[in-house]
Amino acid sequence: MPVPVPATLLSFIREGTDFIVTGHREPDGDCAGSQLALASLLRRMGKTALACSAGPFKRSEIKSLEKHFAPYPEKRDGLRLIVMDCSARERVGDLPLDGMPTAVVDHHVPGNSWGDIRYLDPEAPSVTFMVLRIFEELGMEPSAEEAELLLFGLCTDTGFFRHLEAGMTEAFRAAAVLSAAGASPKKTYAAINGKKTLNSRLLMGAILAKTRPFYGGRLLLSGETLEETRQFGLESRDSDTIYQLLLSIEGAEAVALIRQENPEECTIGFRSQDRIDVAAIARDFGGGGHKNASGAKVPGTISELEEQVVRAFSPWFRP
Ligand SMILES: [Mn+2]
Repeated sequence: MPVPVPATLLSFIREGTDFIVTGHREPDGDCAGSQLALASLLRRMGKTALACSAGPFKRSEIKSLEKHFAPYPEKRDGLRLIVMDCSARERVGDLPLDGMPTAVVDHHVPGNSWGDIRYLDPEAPSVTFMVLRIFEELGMEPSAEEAELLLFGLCTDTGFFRHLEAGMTEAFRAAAVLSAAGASPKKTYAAINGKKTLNSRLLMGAILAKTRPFYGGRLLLSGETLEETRQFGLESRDSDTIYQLLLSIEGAEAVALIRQENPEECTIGFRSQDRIDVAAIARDFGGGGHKNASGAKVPGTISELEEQVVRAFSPWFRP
């Protein structure tokens, strides 16, 4: 059963008049969708609400939403902050509003200890699912535009329902409600999966071509060099599709992708099938995330980190 929306959050919303709705930096569809839908709901309730983000809006599927985000305003009395899809203060990036009354709505593990009020549901398929529950608790029905934003996040975080197990009926109930409110799965699919550039496919080809198997093919490792980022462009990254393609290989249980972000630092992305907890592995590298999807930012070069990354998986592949 979903975690009930805390009464404290509902009063925080009902009693406030001026809201800033923010989320993690480098927003994804769930973050952007939940922010914009909640801000829209607050405005329909007669409040002021600005959606703000530290950006950058790198993902092609949310580029068209960037125009709905405003710069952060100055701190002022009465302003309330609601933070979406964000497990820690650092993940918000630049935020000139520290100290304002803050509510956090999130579905990451482990438990979030940030904010004055917390609505945390680690089982929620997306934060937009949690926002739909807020709508329902406030007795509000999503408009067609809001429903579209909410379905967008639900489909982003569930990989269009591919990541759900049997019995996760709440996600489908939400999808039914949103579809009835005017959201189109067809349009959502095109928004998430269409509009790719040739460079993004070429970069993917380069990364796939370098993929190496470890532990008999149970771990697949690849990377992206600074040279490749320069050649194809940062905006050509399409991590979700790469992980999806690599995890579709027979016997693959986990994927690690090491990207050289600058001469001193890499980001490592981890994905896994059910069994392997890559959130725990990412934490060992100072990062975090979900059990089957996580990441970390680590000093070093790709060649320096490869061996550490492979070794981090050894407990999972012991005979
Ligand atoms: Mn999310």
